[in-house]
Amino acid sequence: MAEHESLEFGKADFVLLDNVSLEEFMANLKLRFEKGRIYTYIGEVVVSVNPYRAMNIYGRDTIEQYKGRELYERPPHLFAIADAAYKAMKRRNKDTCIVISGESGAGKTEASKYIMQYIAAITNPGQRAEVERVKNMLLKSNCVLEAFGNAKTNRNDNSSRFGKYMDINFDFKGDPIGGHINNYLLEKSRVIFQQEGERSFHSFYQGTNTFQLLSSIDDGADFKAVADAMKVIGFTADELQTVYKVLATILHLGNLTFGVDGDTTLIENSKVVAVIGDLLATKEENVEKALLYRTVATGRDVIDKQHTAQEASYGRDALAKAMYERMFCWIVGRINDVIEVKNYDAKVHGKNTVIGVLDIYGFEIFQNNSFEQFCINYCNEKLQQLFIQLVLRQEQEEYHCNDPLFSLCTWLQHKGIFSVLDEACMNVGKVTDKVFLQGLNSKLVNHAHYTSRKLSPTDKSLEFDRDFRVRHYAGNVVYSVVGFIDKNKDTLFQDFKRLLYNSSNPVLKVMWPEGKLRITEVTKRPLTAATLFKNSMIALVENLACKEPYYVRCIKPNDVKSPLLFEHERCRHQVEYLGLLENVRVRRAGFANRQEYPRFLQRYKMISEFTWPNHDLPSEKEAVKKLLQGCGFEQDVAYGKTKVFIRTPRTLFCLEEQRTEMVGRIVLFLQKVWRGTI
Ligand code: AD9
Ligand code: MG
Repeated sequence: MAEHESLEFGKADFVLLDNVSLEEFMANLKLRFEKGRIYTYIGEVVVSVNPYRAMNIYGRDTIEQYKGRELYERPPHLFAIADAAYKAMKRRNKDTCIVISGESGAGKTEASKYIMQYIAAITNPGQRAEVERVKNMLLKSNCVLEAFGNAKTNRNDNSSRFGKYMDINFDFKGDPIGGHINNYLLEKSRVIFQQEGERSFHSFYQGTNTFQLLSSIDDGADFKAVADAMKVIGFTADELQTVYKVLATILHLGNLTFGVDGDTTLIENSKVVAVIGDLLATKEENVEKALLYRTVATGRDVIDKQHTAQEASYGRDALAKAMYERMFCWIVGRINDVIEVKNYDAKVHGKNTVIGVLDIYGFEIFQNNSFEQFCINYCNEKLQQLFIQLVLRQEQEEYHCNDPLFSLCTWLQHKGIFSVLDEACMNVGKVTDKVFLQGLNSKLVNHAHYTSRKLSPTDKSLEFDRDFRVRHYAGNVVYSVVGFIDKNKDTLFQDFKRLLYNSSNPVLKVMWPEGKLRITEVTKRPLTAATLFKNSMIALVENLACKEPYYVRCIKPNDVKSPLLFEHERCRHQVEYLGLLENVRVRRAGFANRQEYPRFLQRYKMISEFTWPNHDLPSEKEAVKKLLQGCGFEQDVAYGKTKVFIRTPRTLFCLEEQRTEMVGRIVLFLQKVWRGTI
């Protein structure tokens, strides 16, 4: 018997459970976790539980075991799903995608890396140099993007603070010939502020060693790996230097303080300005001016308006955040430059197909939740909606009526928080976070997923004029409105853009093309951060929806990163909100959609008086017809020559339910007979 069929390790596929109940599901999940079997299927979906320890299951030998095999030939593994996606792509010329979801710390990023390693390992048997180069770049890019886009949070020491979708392009032979990375909203506020116990992006502790500004011995080795990876990808020495200079500038900006002397705003530690001027390859006085003044056009005149100390601090922070975000996007762009498919002629080489791998920031709840958490959780909400549509779509109607969570996302998008936020930001004059909250309160007063202290005055967990709570699919989150308006407007004074564009460092300059515009040319109001994010999410979902999806559903077993602890309640909650039980039911229903008459009759004969215990109809087909008519399912079935076809799973669920009930009654009856009470 194959290992995965051994009962000692539980059921390798939840579809094989004797009864689809939460208890049995949880028992199987726990048993497998405790036996070190961290992967289990639901059909073609992999459920993964973070082991929080090194597992010896990703090596070359394991890869060989999965290569080219069918899903059920080997124990459940990420490699099997990667192979399935690869085979579908290769055999059927299908674009596929692997969507990895789960909350923060559940293991998405690790999973995405193993999947990419697997794909890299099984392709290019001919060792073509160009393909090897592309594969190497794709793998190396992970390390670079993690250094700049990940950080320690209170949920995960290596938490993705950006969303990543990577397309890998294949030629007709099934070898990777290129790729493309889409990145989504980086949590740039981390550059200037971190909650207690958290850190800024890893890069600050790695790259800046050279500048003696921060010293963290642990990160030294990573720094070398990142620098090496960047060199391999093709970043030049000048480009690397510029990256370090941007990091150093941001750290120096953090030390700048502003004061006032009479009517004049001034920089208190002006030596820092000289250092920044140096790092940015621009004159010290230009830096000072951009920090203290704002150029405004009034009619035909252009004047320099002095900032207050508060405005200057705001500008400084906006600059630090924007420089980091720009650099991050520039790095992604540079990676894309080198990995994108070149010289591919579909007429000659056949269709170029794609496997997309999605690894985003997971759902998260912190002590303090702000605009960033709102966007991250919205993104997860969108992906859950997609899962429902693609995987549970047969049950969609049921979701609509029974589960209002299904429509939360649409609500957030169209009528909800994003639109109130944008409306508030469109207003001329000073709009405060408080006004935004008032807007929410009046617009969403009757919405089941929204509340605030004003709407629920007795709820002490919500602060007046500050908090609102959203019921997300994965839990309730209290958001503080503080900073929402600023973060959404995301203003960066044009003066900074011009400052950086006019740097004599050409690498820095290309990051700021719009600095070229003269003051009188800049009039158009830029789209808000929320709108940009929302649009990018819509585009992402559209892109995923037209590919054949494969899912990895990650579960975090505990909040203390323990390899031993399976916290039942935590896991149950995730199983429920991920819709895994529904997933099992749909899969099972899928299997039973067509059944031979004798088999069907055998299973359901006890639910109809016409067929239980025996029928007197001329054939089994007739008996099945009579049974289904009697139950009122006539509309939902078709009768084939040897099989009955059932259109919607709901019918099957009802049949199953009735059967379970009848079996229960029969068992009870037999027990009574056995005990002699009847
Ligand atoms: V977040 O939404 O980006 O905050 P992820 O990406 O879901 O989150 P991640 O993959 O970073 O979580 O996993 C968190 C940690 O769990 C890793 O740093 C590892 O220490 C640990 N982990 C996750 N998966 C595995 C695994 N397959 N084997 C061993 C693992 N350790
Ligand atoms: Mg991650």
